Amino acid sequence: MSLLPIRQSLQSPVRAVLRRTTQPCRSSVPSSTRAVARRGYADWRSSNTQDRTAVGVFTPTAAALFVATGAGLFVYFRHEKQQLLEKRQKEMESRSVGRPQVGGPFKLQTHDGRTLTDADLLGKWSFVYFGFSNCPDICPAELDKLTAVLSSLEKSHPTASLLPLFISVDPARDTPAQLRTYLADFHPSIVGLVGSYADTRAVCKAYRVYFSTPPDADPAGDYLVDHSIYVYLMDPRGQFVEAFGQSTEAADVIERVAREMDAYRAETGGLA
Ligand SMILES: [Cu+2]
Repeated sequence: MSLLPIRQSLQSPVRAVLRRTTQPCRSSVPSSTRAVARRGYADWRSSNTQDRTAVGVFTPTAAALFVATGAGLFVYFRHEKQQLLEKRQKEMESRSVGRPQVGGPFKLQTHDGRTLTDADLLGKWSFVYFGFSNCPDICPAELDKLTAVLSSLEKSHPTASLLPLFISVDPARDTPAQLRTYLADFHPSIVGLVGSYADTRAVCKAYRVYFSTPPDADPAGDYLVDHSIYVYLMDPRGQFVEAFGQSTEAADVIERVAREMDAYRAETGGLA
């Protein structure tokens, strides 16, 4: 209560002094200049306000776009990765499913008078070759190659069961006795097989082998037989693994078969 009169008494002289000192100063600046100055500051201020929220390219819109793009790319690449994984999975499935359907049931006579069926292939690495004993050069060359392959594998994989088969595509002339004589020149483990014309045609169809022997061929006749030249490798499950053509060298066949045997052994733990 006692302060109020003092404040009032001080107030009026101070105001008077202030009025005196500020008034001439303000009037010395032209009104037009003041307006420009005020507008300039307002412009600067408003633009400065915009700039403060927009540092560089990072306007809120740009930031939102950046985040949206990032999220989009993330989703896109995750989708692509998923697609790639699915594609690989399908490839792996088709590799096992897409094995050529080579082989099938058969029942034939061996060169020493036994019956041999496709069931005899199980548990062994089989080499299935189709030919005929009157073949001038191709069959002897292929059987020489097979002999070299068998001799090598016997040494490198002594515990593996090997079953090489020579299936005749000339049932009219290739009797078991004829095959026994013929095969004596090659590896002793090669088994000669013969059957009726119908049996021969069926086994050739199962192994996708072409042969040109006519059904009514005259055993005394001088005819040549055209046939596919492949050595089919079948695994101990009786499944087709590979078809070795005429141009495949013995060393390449040995390497490939050995690789298959080692992989099979590692996979199954078996000795076959
Ligand atoms: Cu031949």
